[in-house]
Amino acid sequence: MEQSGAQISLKPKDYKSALKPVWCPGCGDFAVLNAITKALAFMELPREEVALITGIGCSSRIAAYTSLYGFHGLHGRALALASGLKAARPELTVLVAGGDGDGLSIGGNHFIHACRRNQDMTYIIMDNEVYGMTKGQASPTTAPDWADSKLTPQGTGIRPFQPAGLALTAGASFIARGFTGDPNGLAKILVSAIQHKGFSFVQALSPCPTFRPEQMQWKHHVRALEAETTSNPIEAAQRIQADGGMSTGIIFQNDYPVFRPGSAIDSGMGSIEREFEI
Ligand SMILES: Cc1ncc(C[n+]2csc(CCOP(=O)(O)OP(=O)(O)O)c2C)c(N)n1
Ligand code: SF4
Repeated sequence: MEQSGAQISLKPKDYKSALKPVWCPGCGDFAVLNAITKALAFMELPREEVALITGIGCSSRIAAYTSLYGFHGLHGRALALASGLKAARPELTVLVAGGDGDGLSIGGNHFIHACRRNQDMTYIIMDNEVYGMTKGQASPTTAPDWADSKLTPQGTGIRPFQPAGLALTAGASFIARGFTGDPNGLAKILVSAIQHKGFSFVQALSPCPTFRPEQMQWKHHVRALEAETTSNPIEAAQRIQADGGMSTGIIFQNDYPVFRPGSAIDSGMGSIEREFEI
């Protein structure tokens, strides 16, 4: 039988499952899987002490491709599941991942409240500005004039969300952007995100070559953030507004109070639970 993960040094491949990803060739999500496994191996985190919770979508399949405990849950509900898990098992390292549709459309309400609740977990949105799994509809990060979907032949005409800006105003205490064309850079960001105490949001620019083939050009547009990480939300907001959404690095980090159940108020849940004990 295999030894406990705490006793042995694990390599990135040890954090992968035996399942072969069904992602299309060239999908950015492969690089996110590699970055997560590299980050965990670098941090020498035992597999049984990490959980990966996902929603539904191509990107959300990632839970099954790791050897971590995980939950491939309901569309848009990954953060709700993860919040419950972290409340019940605060000692676990909780990772949450999914697409821009999963996290910003159907899961948008959970996203903003997870940011402001500031539980200690890391949330990765694999942003391809499209619903990949359901064959290419516009998402909340799609440009208003993208007209390649039959559902929106003239574009949506709707201004997209800026995920980093949304996370900032909602109260996230760590905000970063990475790119799948630079998996080592993304892995480094993930190490910092996991080490950060509080809600860490990482937007991973992850091209969908099948429905957004033009995203294969992102590699020519992505560049490193020019400024150092700031703890000042006003400065961070200005940078996010000015950078065009293509700069990578840790944008914002602050030590906002971390939510722990029971840390703020006595909810009285303990006595209610005892009433139901058999
Ligand atoms: C409640 C519910 N509504 C709609 C769907 C259909 N659905 C599955 S995945 C998806 C969107 C996936 O897009 P995204 O989250 O951006 O991930 P990607 O596939 O691009 O990685 C939708 C609308 C669903 N499974 N469940
Ligand atoms: S449809 Fe797009 S997001 Fe889905 S696996 Fe294929 S390339 Fe990746």
